[in-house]
Amino acid sequence: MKTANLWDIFCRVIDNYGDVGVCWRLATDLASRGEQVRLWLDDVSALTWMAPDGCPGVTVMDWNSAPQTTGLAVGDVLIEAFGCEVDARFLAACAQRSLATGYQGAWINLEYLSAEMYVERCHGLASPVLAGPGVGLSKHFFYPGFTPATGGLLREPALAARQASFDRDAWLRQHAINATGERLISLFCYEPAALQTLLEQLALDVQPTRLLVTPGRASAAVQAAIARANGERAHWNAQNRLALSYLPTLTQADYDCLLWSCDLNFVRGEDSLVRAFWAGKPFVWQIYPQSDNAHQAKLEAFLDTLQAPPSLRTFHRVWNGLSRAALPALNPVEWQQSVDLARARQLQDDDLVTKIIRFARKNR
Ligand code: TRH
Repeated sequence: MKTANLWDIFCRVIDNYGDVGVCWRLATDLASRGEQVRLWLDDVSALTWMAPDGCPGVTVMDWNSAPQTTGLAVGDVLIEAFGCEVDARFLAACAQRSLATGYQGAWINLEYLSAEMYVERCHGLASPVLAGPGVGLSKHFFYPGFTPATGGLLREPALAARQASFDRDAWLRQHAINATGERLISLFCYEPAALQTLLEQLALDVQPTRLLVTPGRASAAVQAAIARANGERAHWNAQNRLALSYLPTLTQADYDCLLWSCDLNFVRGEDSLVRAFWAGKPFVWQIYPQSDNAHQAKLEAFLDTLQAPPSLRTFHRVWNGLSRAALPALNPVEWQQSVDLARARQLQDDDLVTKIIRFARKNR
């Protein structure tokens, strides 16, 4: 059987950076294993800072530009990221090729990551297309996850070596992060209600902290929380035990380095969660909120996967606005143990790209 070598990944940027972030990571991982990738994006703007140098083997395509899809030879594997609905012209070309040659290629719907039970049930299901431009084709659902019966987690082959050779002090210096032995905490979040409490907690802690704040929503949320704290109690950080560094946008590779440099990481969404998990430092996750509160079950399932101790569970519930309890004290020593164990368990499973290559071969 022919090895899959041309992948078309379609991704619509909804909001934030997770969709493009996951797809870029998938594309570059595939390319590092010798595959050719066309990454179709309706908005490429985030890549200018996330991956300014591009990647050999990955061609970024403008989904909005009709001439690019017209008359284009379709590839071997079509990825529809997060149910984005692949370009109709492209699907019609796939259906036409299938009729003419009997070769469909694989059509994979890549879903969002979840640790919930349904993921094992739904991973790999086929859905024959009965109408529309892709009629006659069949697509398959691929669910990333934390167990061998799921699609696994992105973990590129070079990650362990990069991490092992990482020089923390040099990286901090290079990024003008003025660390003088205090605890480093990175902050990538939306607008957690408990943020002001966290800042006040850090300001009272005997251990000095430098909070490394990512730009955009996290930075705006911190400034708003500081304004509120100043309004309520002008001297809340009188001893300057909490120092803040506002970071510029980092490349995806440098964002990893940030996670490796810190003693504790606050992450959000999907991709930074996985990177924090592999970074192997204690972390707190702000899950992407869903209107029907579906994120609550998703968060609990993840905490179960992590076998999180009670203080970490409560911290997550409060951080995510799902509990009115008081924000517990940080307990990185205890949290470290559950990260170490969960990470070691997860390393026994194949990574997502190994699995999706196998899956594509089987389903085309
Ligand atoms: O930006 P996010 O909140 O993305 C979200 C989630 O993925 C969510 O599940 C999805 O439904 C929604 O988007 C539409 O968080 P996430 O997933 O961690 O993506 C952030 C990406 O940005 C990740 O690839 C890391 C990258 N990044 C950098 O490259 N440099 C940076 O400086 C920072 C802060 C992030």
